[in-house]
Amino acid sequence: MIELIQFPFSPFCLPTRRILEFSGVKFKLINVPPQDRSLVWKLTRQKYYGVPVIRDGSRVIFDDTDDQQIVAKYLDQTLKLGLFPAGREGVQSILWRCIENEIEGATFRLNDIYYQENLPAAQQLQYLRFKERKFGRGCIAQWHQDQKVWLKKLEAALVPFEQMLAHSEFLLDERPLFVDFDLFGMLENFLFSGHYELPKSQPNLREWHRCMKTIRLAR
Ligand SMILES: N[C@@H](CCC(=O)N[C@@H](CS)C(=O)NCC(=O)O)C(=O)O
Repeated sequence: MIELIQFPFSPFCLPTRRILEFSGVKFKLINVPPQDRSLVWKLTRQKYYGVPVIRDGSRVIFDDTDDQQIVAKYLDQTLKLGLFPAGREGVQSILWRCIENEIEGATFRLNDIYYQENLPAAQQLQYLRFKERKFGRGCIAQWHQDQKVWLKKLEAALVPFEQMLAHSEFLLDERPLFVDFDLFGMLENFLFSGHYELPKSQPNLREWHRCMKTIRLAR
């Protein structure tokens, strides 16, 4: 059975999880603490410490690039999902760069503000240290102070997606492609703490999000 090694609020694992659910395949979730990647390190034979990682029998798949979507493309090919049609490759790759930089930059900060609610007490110190080592001392406190600014930035960054969804049921087509799952995952990361909702000014995005939560592949 396919295994997804992840942590529940990871913006990069949430799209993978939804793709697996969408496919209808049986899979197992294996959660690791965000700040302890020893299992990932072991599975990848000391090649990678990020998540998501997929274990499929003897194969271990991970994406050690910034923009190649190795994990999603593996699932797409293995499970025949049609998420990467050749005719949409260019536009999808432009979109996923925007989703994974601009959108993710706002969503993970807005979620990390609530790290004490998202993690057991025993993991909080290491999580805070891990964030501060990357983004500087006091980063999470600063994001909390700037929460309204980050919310505005996120809403502005989502405007083009709202515009796209006014004209089709999914971002690029009448069926979901990879970028739908990618954006969905980032928004699930934003919503994870339960402190936020999607902007009321973006009704098409809200409707699309409701649909993306449960959509299954029609075989
Ligand atoms: N290109 C990778 C990026 C994955 C990624 O950035 N994952 C984050 C967690 S959301 C991570 O594990 N980063 C390394 C770290 O946190 O030390 C993918 O799409 O799978």
